[in-house]
Amino acid sequence: MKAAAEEIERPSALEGIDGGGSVSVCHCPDRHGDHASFYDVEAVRADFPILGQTMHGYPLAYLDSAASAQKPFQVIEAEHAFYARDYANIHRGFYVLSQRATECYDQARRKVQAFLNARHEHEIVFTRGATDAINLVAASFGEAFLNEGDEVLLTGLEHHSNIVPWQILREKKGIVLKMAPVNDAGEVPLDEFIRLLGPRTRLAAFAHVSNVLGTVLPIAEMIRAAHEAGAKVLIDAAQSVAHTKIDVQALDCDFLVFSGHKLYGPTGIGVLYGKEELLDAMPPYQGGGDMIASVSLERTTYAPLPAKFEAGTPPIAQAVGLGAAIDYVTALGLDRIGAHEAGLLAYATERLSAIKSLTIVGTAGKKASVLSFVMDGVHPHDIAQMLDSRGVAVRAGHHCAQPLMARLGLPATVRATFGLYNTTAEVDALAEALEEVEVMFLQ
Ligand code: C6P
Repeated sequence: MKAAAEEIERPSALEGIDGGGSVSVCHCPDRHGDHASFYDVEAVRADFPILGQTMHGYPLAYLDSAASAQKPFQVIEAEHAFYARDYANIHRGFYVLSQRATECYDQARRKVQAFLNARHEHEIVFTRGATDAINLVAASFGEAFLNEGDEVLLTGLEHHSNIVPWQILREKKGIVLKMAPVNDAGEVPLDEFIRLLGPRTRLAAFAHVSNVLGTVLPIAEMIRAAHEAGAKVLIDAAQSVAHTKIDVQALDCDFLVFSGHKLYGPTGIGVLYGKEELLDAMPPYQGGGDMIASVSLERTTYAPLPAKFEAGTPPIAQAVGLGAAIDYVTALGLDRIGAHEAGLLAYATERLSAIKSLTIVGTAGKKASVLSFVMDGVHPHDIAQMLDSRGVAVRAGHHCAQPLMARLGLPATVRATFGLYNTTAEVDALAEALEEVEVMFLQ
């Protein structure tokens, strides 16, 4: 405990940021390579207590932020302080602590609203995560608006979280699922997507960024096309929200989901954004406390938005942590974060391309900071284990996107992903460990 307390007392990289949220920008090369850093990455790393460790005697290179991002002490401290000072259940008490906790929870919602530029605070529903949010839409929107023969259009690169809820609904309601194809580069060609939109398409649901390949989908054009066909649109922003600014009003999407833990926030909390008129028209997803106006054995009436969709005691402290995470990335600036990560991706692509037995999987024209690859004759799991022995943490497997892996003809890939705290030194550690793998397995 003492160590943790000491960690959270360290000065923040974000100190010195003025009230407008700007940060002193450093255009010098970072310490380890020729990649121009868009902020002082070493100072940012000092905010993440977990990153200072060694693994197997090597400095930890955490390259798995797409699975879950690490947490700055500002997030850890926000939750800690909330539990230590302001915690109680919300919407319950006439006493000070419950009122304070309620205000903290409501403030977190307002932060999400501003972060996504949602028109109304009550268009933000807190969920357990992106998966929970998609399940909510499938169950509730599906119940109200989808009937036998209605079509839901997905893409071939979706995460299982944006496939299986729709299959469960298909079992119940006899809807039809379609998947827009993926080309060899890992892109979803817009014309193929548009070709699959038809008079029965009620909803198009697709990722902003592929968790396997990093492909950035042309979501603005896809939303426009889907709307022209009369369909509603759900955006799975699980892999984009930490890397690029999202404006739900400019995009005009009907639903958008993300998880807190990929945005440097806590686990156990996610967000469903939904347009007011749709959320209003949808039935509750779950029943319980806090989502009702009145209950009798004969009849229950429901609370207004967003409470209608937040049955039971919600993730209160996690909402506070998510609010702190939003403050953190906003202060650093999503533009600068995106630019920093783009530099790392370009550098990593160059370094890994030089390894003869290695093939990069996913060569889309527009990519976020995800680098998937395979190596001749070595199973991805073995590569990941070997990397771990050098302190490099990556994910290997099907990445919960089996239809995409089938399309690529691969059972698995190794995946390195870069977050706001990664450095070119860590890319070097990855490349050097892979060169060792090549020597060890292929000679
Ligand atoms: N992808 C990955 O390593 P949850 O588990 O609910 O926080 O997020 C689900 C999810 C939904 N959509 C996309 C595009 C995702 O990438 C994920 C989670 C992690 O790729 C864990 S499988």
